[in-house]
Amino acid sequence: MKKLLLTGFEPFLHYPINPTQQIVEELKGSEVNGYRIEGEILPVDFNRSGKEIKKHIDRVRPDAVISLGLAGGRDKVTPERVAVNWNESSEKDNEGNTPDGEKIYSQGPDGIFSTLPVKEMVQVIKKNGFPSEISNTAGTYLCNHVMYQVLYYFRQQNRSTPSGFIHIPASHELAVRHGNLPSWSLEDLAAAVKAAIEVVTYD
Ligand code: PCA
Repeated sequence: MKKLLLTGFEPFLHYPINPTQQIVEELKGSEVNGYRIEGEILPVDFNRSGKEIKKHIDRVRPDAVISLGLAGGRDKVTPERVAVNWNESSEKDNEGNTPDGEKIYSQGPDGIFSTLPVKEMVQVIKKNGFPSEISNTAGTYLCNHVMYQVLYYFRQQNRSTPSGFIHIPASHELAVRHGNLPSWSLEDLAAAVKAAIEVVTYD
């Protein structure tokens, strides 16, 4: 059976839980659109997250890769269009790193487009009744970092494996603990992610 590597992140900053972790735990091992879902949780660490996801890719040999990240404050599920070759954050990762503005790979292209069908994903998520739109920036924190690492890894190997990133809003549980975030139920977040996977095609 085809395999889809679905990744989430551990909690970070002022978010005591990360709904991406809960969604990945829930979907892991299930079958969606003919893919067996291989779930993994990544560290919020500029030094380790890229190495870890590449290790998972080498082990799983997935037919598609979708990474999920929390975008606290967003109210829609947002497939990301492009990853940029840049690390910059005044907020710490979980190891205290605050990159001041540097390329991820000195020889890498400035940006790499998602190889997931982002338009179709938005359409099908909306068709399922959920708010969705394409996002044109994943920021310059960990989510963009991981998206770039994966896209560049496949590009270097001339592999066309569909891969990219989806940012999701907070869950209700997170919103209540945080105090000031728009939120969805975990069930709806997971349903929107599953809907997006339905349009990731393979030969
Ligand atoms: N969201 C962060 C990093 C981890 C996560 O879930 C981001 O948007 O960069």
